[in-house]
Amino acid sequence: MFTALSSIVDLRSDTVTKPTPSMRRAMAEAEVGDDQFGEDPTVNRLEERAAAILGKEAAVFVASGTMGNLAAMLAHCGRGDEAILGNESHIFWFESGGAAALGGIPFNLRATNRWGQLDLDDVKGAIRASRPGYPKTGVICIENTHNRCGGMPLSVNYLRELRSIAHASGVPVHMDGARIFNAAAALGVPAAALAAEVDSVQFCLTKGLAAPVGSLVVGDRAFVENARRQRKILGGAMRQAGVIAAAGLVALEEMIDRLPEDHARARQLAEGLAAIPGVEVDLETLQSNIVIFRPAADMDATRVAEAFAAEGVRVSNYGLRGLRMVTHYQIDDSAVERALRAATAVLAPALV
Ligand code: TLP
Repeated sequence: MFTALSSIVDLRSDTVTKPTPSMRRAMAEAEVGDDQFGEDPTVNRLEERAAAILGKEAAVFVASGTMGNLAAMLAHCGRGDEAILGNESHIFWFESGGAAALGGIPFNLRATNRWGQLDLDDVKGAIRASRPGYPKTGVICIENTHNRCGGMPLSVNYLRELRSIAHASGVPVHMDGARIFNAAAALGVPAAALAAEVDSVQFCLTKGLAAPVGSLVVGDRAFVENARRQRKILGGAMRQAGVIAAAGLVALEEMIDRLPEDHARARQLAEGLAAIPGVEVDLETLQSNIVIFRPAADMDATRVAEAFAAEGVRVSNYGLRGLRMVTHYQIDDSAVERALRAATAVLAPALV
């Protein structure tokens, strides 16, 4: 059956969000200059604003979350230094092994629990000091919220304990905070309280905040200057980038406070899915805008995603973890209703 594009409920990701009308206006009117001379006033304002919101000294605007994580890892590590990170992390799964490919940074992968955490004793044991035969631990990376763990936020207390273990060995902590504002909203704390417990953060303007392009890497001044240099090495230094930074400023101004709406709709979706016989959803780890669910054991995830698409609802296939739905500002109450109707038709056809 043909489904008109505009009527499709797109739950594949919050990355599918389109810029809001006020973002488009700000982009059209943006004051710009050559950012590689430090002369783009809009980029400068975005970087200052990002640093202020996260309570850090400085920030650098990068093209994507992937570039932000990579620039940060390159800034923290020398060639041959290893990164401790979770076996379910985005950096490991979805960033093309960039840190290893371009930075000579091997991954020391550790198990991730259901809550998106690395075990603290395990991390402590995994940190390696410089000794000729060992790669030296250059950075510990964590993810907040944790994408593949159903958008679980990592708490201030957990981050504080991790930091004290890392810093006792002189190792910095980098947070892939692509969705740090979702984490802050879910935990009811300012994003700066989460950022305070780590040395650097990458956060995305393009997820729940709905801007069309860009991420920021924040940290202390010396670190950010180094990350800026890594951005240049990666070919990511820009010129009149104020045109896109303008949308980012609107995103920080107008889109953070509405994230709890996405969380409430994700819960509605999750509870609706959990009520369908045979469907598994971890309602305890569901605290933000990501819903991961498993269909009945005899259903193939690829077929399930196709069947949803035939009903006009797009979902992501997350392989062994199941399927994923992500709420965002283009998902309203009627979209949730449609998604749940489709879910019943696809996952429990006998009930329709
Ligand atoms: N995640 C995307 C896909 O790549 C899976 C999504 O749809 O969720 N860190 C985290 C935790 C992310 O979820 C993502 C994007 C990134 C980094 C990378 O951001 P971009 O796509 O801007 O490079």
